[in-house]
Amino acid sequence: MKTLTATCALLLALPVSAIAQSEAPTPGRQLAEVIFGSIEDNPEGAADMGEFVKFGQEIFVSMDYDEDGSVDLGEFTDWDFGFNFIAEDEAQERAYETAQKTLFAIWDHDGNGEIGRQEYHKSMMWDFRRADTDDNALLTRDEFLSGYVVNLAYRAAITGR
Ligand SMILES: [Ca+2]
Ligand SMILES: [Ca+2]
Ligand SMILES: [Ca+2]
Ligand SMILES: [Ca+2]
Repeated sequence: MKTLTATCALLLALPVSAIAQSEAPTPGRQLAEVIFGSIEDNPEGAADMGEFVKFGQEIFVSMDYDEDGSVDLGEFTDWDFGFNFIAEDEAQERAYETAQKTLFAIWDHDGNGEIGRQEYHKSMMWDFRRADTDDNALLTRDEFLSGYVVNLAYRAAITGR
């Protein structure tokens, strides 16, 4: 299982109790906050499109295991932010797997079974704009948590709601 190293390190740095014992925020939300921290290191700051796309490109490179410039479903589902561990804890692996496949299908615009660089780049821009609800070209932590499609899809799947 490959995981973005920086995110993984950040996640491991969190005390287990903070993930396991808190009632609200949920583990999924906490993970999403850690992910936002890897895009924007200023806790009061917001991510612009450049920061967001750079974050996405790093993930793309780390997902593309055979380095052929596109991500197939196997590469896509092997890679994980850490939502998979939460899904296991919550016994929602099946729902999580479905969410991964759904997201893959959304990003694979031409439906050829691979997410190419262009498709991915376009998706990152669309997903940014969709999450940027006040349309100011900046993604705040709140906008990211409540509007970024990856957070929405995976958190809904792992909580079963
Ligand atoms: Ca920023
Ligand atoms: Ca590949
Ligand atoms: Ca494609
Ligand atoms: Ca905004």
